[in-house]
Amino acid sequence: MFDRRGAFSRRRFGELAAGSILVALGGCTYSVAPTAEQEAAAKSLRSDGRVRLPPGQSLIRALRAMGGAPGDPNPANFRLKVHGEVRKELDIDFKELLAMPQVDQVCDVHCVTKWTLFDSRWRGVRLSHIADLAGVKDSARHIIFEAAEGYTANILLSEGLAPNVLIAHLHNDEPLAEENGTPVRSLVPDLYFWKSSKWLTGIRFSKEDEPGFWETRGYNNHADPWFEERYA
Ligand SMILES: Nc1nc2c(c(=O)[nH]1)N[C@H]1C(S)=C(S)[C@@H](COP(=O)(O)O)O[C@H]1N2
Ligand SMILES: [Mo]
Repeated sequence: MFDRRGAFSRRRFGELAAGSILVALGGCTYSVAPTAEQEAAAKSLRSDGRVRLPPGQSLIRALRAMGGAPGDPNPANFRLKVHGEVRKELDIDFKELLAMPQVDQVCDVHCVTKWTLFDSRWRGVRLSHIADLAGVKDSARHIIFEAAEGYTANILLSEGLAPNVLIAHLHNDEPLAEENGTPVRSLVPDLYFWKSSKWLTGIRFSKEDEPGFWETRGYNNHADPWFEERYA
């Protein structure tokens, strides 16, 4: 492979070809068949009675990087603005986020492109904790995640306050990889993964619903994997 890369090195498309070989190899590691244990787990029921692997999904072994316009990865520059229908606006820096009660959570995540990752490990702060600190008004019905480069995603307030919804900064005990949203992303495990905004910059509580980046581009407004709410 290195010979091949060397031979093509004077030509841009050659380098691109070498790059795609690496990507292809990476793809192979992801598509390794699930273990027998995982196959069995897929058919088991969750504590809420739903089957563990939502319909139409297949298991992968490691978190994939699905792209998007990245934000500033430097935790020193991180600010999370909590605003909208709140009694007290917050401007949380990285140290303050780490000083809040931390939750370690193992959960499954489901991408609309039909992969599911079982048992992914996250650490972060419950969104419900931040909502309490800000004093969310009764008028709020929706949460809008705001992220780098204008990315947004909308969820129902009632679903955002679920105990498994986190403002996460560690994945598998490591800081989020840059392509997975470092330093901080939202994590909404029971909705398709596009609702889990990488490079998070704000949490806005809103009276009105406000379809976000993907929701205005043909994706479903709600995104429940068990009802295959994939597209509008
Ligand atoms: N800021 C931001 N967050 C984002 C996106 C994005 O483009 N920008 N893409 C979403 C989509 S479509 C998916 S599937 C997941 C992918 O997360 P991952 O790259 O960590 O797997 O991030 C979501 N969060
Ligand atoms: Mo996605």
